Amino acid sequence: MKDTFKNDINIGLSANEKSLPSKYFYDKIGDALFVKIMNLPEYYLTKAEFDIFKNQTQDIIDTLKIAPDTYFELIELGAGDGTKTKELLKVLSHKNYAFEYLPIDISLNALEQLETRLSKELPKVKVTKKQGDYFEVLEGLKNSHHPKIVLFLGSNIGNLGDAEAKTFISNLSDALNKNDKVLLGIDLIKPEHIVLPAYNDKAGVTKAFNFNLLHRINSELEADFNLQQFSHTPEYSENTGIAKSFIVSDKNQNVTIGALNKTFQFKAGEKIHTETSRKYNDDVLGSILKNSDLSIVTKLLDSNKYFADYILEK
Ligand code: AVI
Repeated sequence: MKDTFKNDINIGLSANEKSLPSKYFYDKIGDALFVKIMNLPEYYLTKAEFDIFKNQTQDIIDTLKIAPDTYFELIELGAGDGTKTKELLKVLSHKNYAFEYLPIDISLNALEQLETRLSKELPKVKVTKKQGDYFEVLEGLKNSHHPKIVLFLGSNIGNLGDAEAKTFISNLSDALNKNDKVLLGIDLIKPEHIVLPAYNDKAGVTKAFNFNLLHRINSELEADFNLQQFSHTPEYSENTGIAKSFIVSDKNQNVTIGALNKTFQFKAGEKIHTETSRKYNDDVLGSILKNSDLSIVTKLLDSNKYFADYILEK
């Protein structure tokens, strides 16, 4: 694990255009910062999707065409704290739908916390947690021939480049049977004055989240990044719908990474690309789904029309 981190950092910082993989945001500190981000006034994404789950729960159930007496598996990729999903689980449980909830996450800690919370709050819901890589777990679930509904919420797909998102969709589709459904939560393309503050909040939490990467490199790979000499600089283009976060070097400086026995040079103004947060519309999603076996059934929007939960069918 540590070696993969080291190698990925080396590859990213040795490239002509420097970059660091955003998946490394999420250690214990990063997880806690992301929870704070979701509660920031500027970070509209979580509130918008919660609005859909809270106020259109029955519409979700109706469009997923769930029959009350057919046993199905509700699978969630990257379940997090499950706040939004709980709204759906609550209604399914109260209405006595026959189902099992299978949250999949790489973090066993996150899954155990979710399981404990659900056993207290919704004791009737059968929860079977699955720890591991999404697709390895999904592959294992292929043998069960119950209808499946896969939740992939929070605009997590937006953190993938378009080519990666296509591969993701094709792997997801391969793991499903005909008529299975996907509930895909995505942030919609909208003007800069709404998107940019979500990635550049006044309290500086997103900056700390971004800089956690440098902290991790300092502490885990014996590096000497001086965090005072870098800036957090997000960018967004409404034309492409792509938001990107960068860490920018404030001056010419060298940084040594002890574990790599290597010194990296940073020019004043040089950028390190740390994250992509793609926003979508029907056309962008259509091009990602093209050549896959998944098609759009419908979409549900929040009251501000900021966010969409698309329902896809195989
Ligand atoms: C997890 N993901 C969808 C978040 C996003 O909006 O791209 C991560 C995040 N990065 C900065 N703020 C939130």
